[in-house]
Amino acid sequence: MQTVHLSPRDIARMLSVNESTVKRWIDRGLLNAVRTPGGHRRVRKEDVQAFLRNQDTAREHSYILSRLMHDSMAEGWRKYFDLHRAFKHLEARTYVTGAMLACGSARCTLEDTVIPTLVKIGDAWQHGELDIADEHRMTFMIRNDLLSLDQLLPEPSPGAPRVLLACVPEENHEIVLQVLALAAREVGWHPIVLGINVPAREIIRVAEHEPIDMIALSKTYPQRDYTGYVREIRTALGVETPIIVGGAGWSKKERTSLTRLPATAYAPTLRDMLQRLQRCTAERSPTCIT
Ligand code: B12
Repeated sequence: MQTVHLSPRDIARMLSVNESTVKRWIDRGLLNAVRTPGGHRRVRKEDVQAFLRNQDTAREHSYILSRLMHDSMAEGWRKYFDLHRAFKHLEARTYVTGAMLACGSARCTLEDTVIPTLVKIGDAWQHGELDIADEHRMTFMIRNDLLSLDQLLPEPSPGAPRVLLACVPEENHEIVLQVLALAAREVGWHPIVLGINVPAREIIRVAEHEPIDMIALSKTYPQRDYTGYVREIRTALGVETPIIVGGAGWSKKERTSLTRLPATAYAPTLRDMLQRLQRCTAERSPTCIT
């Protein structure tokens, strides 16, 4: 694979700090870099990741990082919500990046900052505190933030197990797929996101042509019963590929019938899904999920 070299400006944009701050980190030896023949600083993506993982050193040597980390610890998700609400999208990006540096994992950033913010957006919209345009604008920007956080994680290794993530038909809530994908990547899985409104035949087609170790299906809103949909996928693919379903949209009746299918489970939360992925990494058997 070709090495990706980033300029100080790329990194500054990624972390929402000044370009001069990044150059200072390089010149102080905190962030490894090479020079181009023309004398410009270039940083490998892996070196940015190593820098971010080495949080204590980074915090000690950088006022900006220490401020970001302090802020995100002290004020919680509300600040992230307020920044997006007030159109301060770049500051919000800086804030959520700082939160990831402060807590040291994507999972805790998602659980402590991103998910509570999305839930608050939904509540505020339902109670008339936010109008629909604000809801769309804020969730669109949060989606971009998630893609930016994704850049901070290492690439999946070539043999990484692969999880296919999709929304059932009629389902448009796909940010959750980005959330789950980010968290899955952090525990060494390679996520493949199919997005909204995916027919069973498409899931089957992809899983028949690509090596897939797990299928994760999200249903937040649709009212229709999707037991038959999951059963169709299960029947077509046999029991070799575990299926995990999640989201508030699965009724009790659907959950009960689905968990009777072989190698099929319901996971109520992100954390629950991660526990099952980790078990499956260790066991590599379709029953690892149940
Ligand atoms: C963003 C959003 C939208 C965006 C989605 C944009 C996008 N690109 O994703 C848009 C604007 C499209 C939208 C549309 C609608 N929305 Co909306 N939306 C939301 C909002 C604010 C956030 C959703 C979200 O991403 N949450 C964050 C995720 C990470 O959390 P979560 O969904 O709770 O998931 C957790 C678990 O359930 C689990 N999980 C979820 N899925 C899966 C899958 C697997 C495999 C696993 C293992 C686990 C898992 O893990 C997560 C973390 O623990 C919620 C508010 C809320 N309370 O969530 C409303 C909300 C879900 N929406 C709602 C509604 C009503 C709608 C609309 C009907 C509005 C309308 N009248 O048009 C449409 C429906 C469209 C459709 N057919 O799907 C209601 C649903 C109420 C209900 N259940 O009846 C909510 C709750 C808002 C509210 N308070 O009223 N929405």
